[in-house]
Amino acid sequence: QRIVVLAGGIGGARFLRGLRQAAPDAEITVIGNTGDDIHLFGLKVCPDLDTVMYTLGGGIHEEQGWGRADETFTVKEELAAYGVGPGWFGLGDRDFATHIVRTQMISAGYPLSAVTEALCQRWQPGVRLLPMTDDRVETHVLIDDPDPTGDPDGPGSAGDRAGGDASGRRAVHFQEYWVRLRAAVDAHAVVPIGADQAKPAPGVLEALGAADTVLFPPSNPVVSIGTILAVPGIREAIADAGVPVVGLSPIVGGAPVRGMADKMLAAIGVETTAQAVAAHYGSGLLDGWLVDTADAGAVPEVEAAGIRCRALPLMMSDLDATARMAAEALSLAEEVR
Ligand code: GDP
Ligand code: FO1
Ligand code: CA
Repeated sequence: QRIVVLAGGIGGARFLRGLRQAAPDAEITVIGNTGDDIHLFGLKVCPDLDTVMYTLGGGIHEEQGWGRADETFTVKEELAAYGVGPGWFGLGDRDFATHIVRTQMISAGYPLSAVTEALCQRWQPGVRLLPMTDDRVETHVLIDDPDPTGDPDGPGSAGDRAGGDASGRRAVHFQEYWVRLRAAVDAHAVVPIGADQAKPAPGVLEALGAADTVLFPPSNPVVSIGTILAVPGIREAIADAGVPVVGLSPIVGGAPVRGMADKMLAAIGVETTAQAVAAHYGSGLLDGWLVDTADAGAVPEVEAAGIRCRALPLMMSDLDATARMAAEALSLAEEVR
């Protein structure tokens, strides 16, 4: 069968490893989030695409969940010796090669989708990995500006940092919010800049049109799946596909398993619970929803909202546990088909 998965980084990638084991004969297409992408040192970095590619290709740093195994940071140290930052973003030497190849191909005129396919020639992830779009999309997060008049000319002058003004708020790149600020300050809004003008990458709408099943892994509902759904045409193509759409909750016991989904959900006015995330997607999009056994009490509420719901262990502690989650998602898809 043909399965399409909308994926962020770590949550999406680990789930896909389980899905590959649970459905070895399935043709799996992954629509990857590119809103986390950032340009650094003249290079284009695509954290979520790379996390999926490295995880499924066996190159991931397993404990960390992102970046390469056996990584070294000589280039970063040498850049720092020149006073060239940002120092807060850890690009390793092996990882750098990926960004160099990607940027070189993009400069030569290849779209990101073609570049991703070329990179996957090496990693053989066992799935078809498509970026959600070839167009530039960057998620920014609106935070309180601790120092709104931090330049000597005051607010509104040329020296203002991007997004900073007299409102006392400032937009920062998602990576700056998460990696530099460790999501320690509240987010007032999350904006996928460029998404409204972006077109789905070649193959995305075709894959959704040919899908038998669509899965939402336990990825971030706002900055991973939410960003993919913000590309005009993708949400509509999922609804129009007329096939089961089943998701797995990234929220367990009222908190994200890891990451900053709680901060991102608060920014869009959604509670950090498994049932609130289901309601946020809504029965117009979602047919089935899996919650952790810790949230079994939420099952009736989700079902009352018109979404078939089951509770089971949802911790991706190892490959077998993850494969059981994937198998259960596929079996719920058959139930609602
Ligand atoms: P990111 O791009 O690296 O942040 O990864 P994703 O967006 O794909 O997934 C992030 C989400 O995965 C977070 O909200 C976590 O709560 C969730 N997550 C991570 N590990 C697990 C797990 O073992 N079980 C469940 N249910 N969710 C998980
Ligand atoms: N996450 C960190 O917490 N610190 C880092 O220095 C960092 C560097 C980095 C480099 C390449 C890459 O593909 C991912 C990287 N990540 C890093 C992970 C990334 O910031 C986020 O986990 C995801 O974008 C969140 O979705
Ligand atoms: Ca991400």
